[in-house]
Amino acid sequence: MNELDEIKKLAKASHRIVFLGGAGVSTNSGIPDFRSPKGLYNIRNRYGVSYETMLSSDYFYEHTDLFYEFYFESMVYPDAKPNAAHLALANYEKQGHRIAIITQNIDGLHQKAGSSVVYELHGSTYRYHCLDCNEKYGLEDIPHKGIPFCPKCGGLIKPDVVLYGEPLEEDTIVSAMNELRFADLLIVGGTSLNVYPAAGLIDYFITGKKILINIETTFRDSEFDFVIHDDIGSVLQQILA
Ligand code: CNA
Repeated sequence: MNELDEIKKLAKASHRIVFLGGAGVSTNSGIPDFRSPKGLYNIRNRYGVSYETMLSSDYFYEHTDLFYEFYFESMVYPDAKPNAAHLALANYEKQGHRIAIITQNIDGLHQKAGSSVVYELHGSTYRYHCLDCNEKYGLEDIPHKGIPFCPKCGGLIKPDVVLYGEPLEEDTIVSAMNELRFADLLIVGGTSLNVYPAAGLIDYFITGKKILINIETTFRDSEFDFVIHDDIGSVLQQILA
């Protein structure tokens, strides 16, 4: 039996699968990741500071205008469509399998594909709130140019996206840890496993096999039972067929 058939069999026999993914899951939808050769971090930016700085909480408050200019230019993709990876996961759930998605992505594509159990560790570009009155807004409610202010009270609106320097939302991280604790198969994919605490969540998975699907090697490859260096969409389509 080849490796992919073996994984396919494992998935079929599992009762609680967790998929932990990152930006590589959405590159085939036209959204660049951060750290691969074509990723955003390897493209020179015109703001004179690193992308990490631009995506920090300090930068948001100190240079709100530039933050939003960059954010709408490079982080928000309202027209992106789910690709083979999102669809394979959603279709597997539709077939009656329990599959929870823990994602570092902020693009909403797992929900667009139809997955119903999705934990967004770093929030979503589809949700916003007023920093003064806490009124909630959707992406469609705010202008995509300039700084958005609250129509109710005039306060500054902030994306519900976890910026560098901010903690992850506690409810989401606790639920994600519990999903991992009780799962019997873990599939990790499209992530360089560089960003913590998201990458550290793998350690909460206790019982069962761990599979890694990523085009490039990661520094945690040796911790996995199966490692496939290939496109996440085509691999998930094969193992969750
Ligand atoms: P990363 O550090 O950019 O790593 C992405 C990894 O995916 C790299 O190792 C790539 O080799 C790999 N990869 C790229 N395309 C594919 C593919 N088609 N098949 C298999 N592997 C592929 O991104 P991480 O997710 O690890 O880092 C976490 C950051 C990135 C989070 O804070 C995210 O919010 C953030 N991010 C999100 C998006 C999005 O929402 N789509 C886009 C860019 C960055």
